[in-house]
Amino acid sequence: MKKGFMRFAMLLCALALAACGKGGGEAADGAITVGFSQVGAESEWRTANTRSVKEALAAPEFNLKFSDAQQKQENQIKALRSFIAQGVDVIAFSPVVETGWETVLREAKAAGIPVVLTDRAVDVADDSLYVTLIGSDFVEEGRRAARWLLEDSEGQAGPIRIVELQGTVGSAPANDRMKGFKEVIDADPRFQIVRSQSGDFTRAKGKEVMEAFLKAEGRDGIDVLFAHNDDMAIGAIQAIEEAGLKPGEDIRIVSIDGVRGAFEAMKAGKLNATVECNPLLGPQLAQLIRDVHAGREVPKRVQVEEGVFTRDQAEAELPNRKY
Ligand code: GZL
Repeated sequence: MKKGFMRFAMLLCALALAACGKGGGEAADGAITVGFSQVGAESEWRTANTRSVKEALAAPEFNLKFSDAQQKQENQIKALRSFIAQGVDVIAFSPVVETGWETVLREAKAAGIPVVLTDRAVDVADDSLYVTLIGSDFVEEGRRAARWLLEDSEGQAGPIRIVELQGTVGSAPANDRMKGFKEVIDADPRFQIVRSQSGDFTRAKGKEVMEAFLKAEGRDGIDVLFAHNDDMAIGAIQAIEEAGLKPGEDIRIVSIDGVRGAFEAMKAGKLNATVECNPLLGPQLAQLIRDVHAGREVPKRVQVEEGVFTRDQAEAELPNRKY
């Protein structure tokens, strides 16, 4: 009898401790409980973004409940519903795709829980369903990739045949980077996008789709690769080399994110340019959560500053990279 009681008491203690589980040290009394749903761990960018968010929300003033959705919307919706059921103070998440959020966001609103979007946007008719979005301007990132290509193609005759590795289908970065890139290159008839397909932001899929592009277009059928992120570009570089071609020379490559792997590829001459997309949003996100929780006014859209880096800058810039 006594043993059974002891076991039950230990179970209760373990459950109590687990309920305080957070992404860091111990939460202070009166801490802001934050439910954070992350897209997944699909790329170097995402890993750096998760590290930045967890570090910023490890402060004792926060009690972080972190969930990884493995790039599935249904997992994010489940996580948001769990946060609502737990009565968290604030929900923050990076929506894996733009659509399909109205119902669960209305449930959060009905529960009086403010929602902060980070990194990616949602496509909802009623923008009162979220308080603010902090993230990059993906349309501008697409424009910057195309402007680099125009500059780098100065004096070259057409046709300049481009293959495009798109990000996750339906995601804001994929939709907007494609839009911005096309907006700029469509003004110059030399450029033609001959193939465009999703590599889901991963190295493995990027390599697989690039192999298919090379097979379909032939060794001499592709002049440029535009990849929506560096991980897919790095996967494609492997495919290009395995086809006996020189990435960065036979096929010029421009991608987006500016992760360390991209700088290493540029230093090796295999990638021509990367458009920076800053994942280090943690400190700004923490401040937004403090302000939202305190009922202070916050801007509906918070941008992050970022640049463009080319092959010749890679060696000097590498030591400065923070992700
Ligand atoms: C962009 C982010 C994208 C990155 C990818 O802010 O949502 O998702 O470009 C990541 O590397 O997978």
